[in-house]
Amino acid sequence: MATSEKQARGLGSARAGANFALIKYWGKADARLNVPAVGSISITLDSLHTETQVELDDKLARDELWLDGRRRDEDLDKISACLDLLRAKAKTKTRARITSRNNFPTGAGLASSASGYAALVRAGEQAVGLTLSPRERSIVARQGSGSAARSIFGGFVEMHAGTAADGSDSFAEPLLAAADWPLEVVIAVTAKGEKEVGSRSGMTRSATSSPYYSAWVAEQPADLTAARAAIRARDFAALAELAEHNCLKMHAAALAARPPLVYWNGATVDCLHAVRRLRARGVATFFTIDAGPQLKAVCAPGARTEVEATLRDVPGVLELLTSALGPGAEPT
Ligand code: 2P0
Repeated sequence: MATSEKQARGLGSARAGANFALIKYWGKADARLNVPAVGSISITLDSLHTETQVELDDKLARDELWLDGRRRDEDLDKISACLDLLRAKAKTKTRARITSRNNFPTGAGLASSASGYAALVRAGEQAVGLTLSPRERSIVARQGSGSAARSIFGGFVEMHAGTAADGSDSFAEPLLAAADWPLEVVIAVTAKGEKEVGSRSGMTRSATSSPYYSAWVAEQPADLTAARAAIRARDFAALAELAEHNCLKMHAAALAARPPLVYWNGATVDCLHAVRRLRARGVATFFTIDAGPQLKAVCAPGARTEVEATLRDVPGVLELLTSALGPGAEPT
């Protein structure tokens, strides 16, 4: 069906790629508007994505969410709040049936909320008959989930924390297209199932109880400046050193929270050492780890096969996922 015809019937559908940060988002400046305390820089993935349909229905008293074939009433409040932002702009109150599928495990530190809310905003926008600018999409997606603001765009993306009280300058924008530096990623899945402490409560706990949290926030502008320069120069060695440092600094702040946030298992740490050994012998790869036990190895063009062969043999690695860098959220 053509986009305009879909829109006329209150239908929207979109696909968005997952992303993960090389310079991390960890902590909020404003919980209500979901404004991050720090900027971040990420890469959007091609082969891990969410596909979402939004269908307005006058007969519904409340929104209805189906995720991976299952009713998810527990997630509905956040999803409805995000759709409400679009409904307010479109001056409609009609409720919607939302059907969403991830082609990768949900809630295990693989950024399903990023691709999920980016796809929701893109599909929802179409369903309510709006045409937003990319920046407006990013601002709405941020209010669903901070990392989702980045999945609106493809390739290398920077999220600005912003300073405005209303969050109007807290949005992501593209830094470099995927084709301009075609890195690849290998994700070592070391545990399946949803993580014990979600990012949102992990961030709050870090901010309120970790003695390292203020140092983490204070250092972020320097890491962002250096990473921006490394990406623009396509300097893999510089980006590798910086991304590992930034990741470990985020985890140091989380580890020092009370109670502690230990997102790693033994296999995560073994993969981290394996990636460092590979780089020491000249293979262009580096690791990053988010709020979960999976290790993400970023690979320069040509390095992926060797990284895969090494990580496959690490005991405790259940599965490898691979991806190129991909596009931003698009209607389907
Ligand atoms: C990131 N993470 O930059 C960081 C690094 C996890 C570790 O963004 O509360 O799901 O919805 O804004 O975006 C995960 O946090 O948090 C995340 P909310 P989100 O990718």
